[in-house]
Amino acid sequence: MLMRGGTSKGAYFLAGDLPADPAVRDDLLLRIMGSPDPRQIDGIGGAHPLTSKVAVVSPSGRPGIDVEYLFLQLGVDEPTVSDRQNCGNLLAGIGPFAVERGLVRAGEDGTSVRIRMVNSDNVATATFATPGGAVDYDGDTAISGVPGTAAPILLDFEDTEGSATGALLPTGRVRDVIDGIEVTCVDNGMPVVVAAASDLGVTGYEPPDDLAADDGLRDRIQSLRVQAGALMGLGDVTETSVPKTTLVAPPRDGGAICTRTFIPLRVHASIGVLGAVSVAAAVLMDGAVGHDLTRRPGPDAPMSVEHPSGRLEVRVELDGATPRRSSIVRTARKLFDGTVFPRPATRSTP
Ligand code: NQM
Repeated sequence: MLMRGGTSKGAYFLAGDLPADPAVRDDLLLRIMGSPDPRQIDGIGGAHPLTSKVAVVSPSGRPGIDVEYLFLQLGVDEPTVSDRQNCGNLLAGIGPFAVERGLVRAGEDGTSVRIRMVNSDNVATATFATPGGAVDYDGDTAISGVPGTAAPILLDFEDTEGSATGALLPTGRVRDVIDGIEVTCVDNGMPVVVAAASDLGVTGYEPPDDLAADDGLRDRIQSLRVQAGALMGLGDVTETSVPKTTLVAPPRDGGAICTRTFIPLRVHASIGVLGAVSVAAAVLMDGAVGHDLTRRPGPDAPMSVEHPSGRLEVRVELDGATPRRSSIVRTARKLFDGTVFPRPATRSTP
């Protein structure tokens, strides 16, 4: 099933419909998406990392969990398949997909699905409308980066700190200096390197295309994230999709902080869900890069994260300085359900 999940789009599969061997599965998925090819012309990928995504879903045998969700990020012009990051946007489609495929029985009005995010071994609860026991995708909720409105899907995250690295501050410090630039390395669901846009010679308000055209900036971001990755215990991240880098600037549209995010080098059209949850947790911390740039109407107000196509509101519940729960509202839509015909596997020439 092809679905829009939040501001991303991906192919959703039942795990049982895919090869069990990860190498065989990944080869099939690359051919389905049309990678490697900058246009993904021979597959169903959308020629951008945000539309070259796969969700693999299976029933869960764990107590209190309904379904298991494995996220796979496929490269566009590289033949890569990575399970090293989560995707909170595709997550928005998991509950509806589980109902559509009969993995979860819908309630008469609404349904809550407990989802284990296999990539990070975290649990999220998705709550959405199911009038008469069927998913209703229509509604009045608008999210920045998606035209029109759809039914709201509430996503609640638990214990996301250290999702990929084991610690909220994986370097053990609230600030590090890399290449002479102060950064905060954070992992509250997504490993992210937070830096002040002004320290990289940009305002942080540029449109994504302007940032994407700046080769010098791209090289500096790569140097920052590669060194940060090693400090965060992620090893050599030269070719991997995490950590992301978020440049922060003072808000200018009524939000709490303004962001421009690199995933890991392409510029995000908005910001990832768990990326935003991580950045929000970072800038709430005393001493973190961005803390002094943050404007928040009150301690209980949601963290409104400005990004290139609008704002994303994140609620972060703190236990002291440690985030315990976060929640966010997304929408999702079933776009297409059917049979995909992958490009044939290339036969090795004798
Ligand atoms: O941070 C893009 C997206 C994402 C990931 C990325 C995401 C998240 O917008 O939870 O959703 O950071 O590569 O889908």
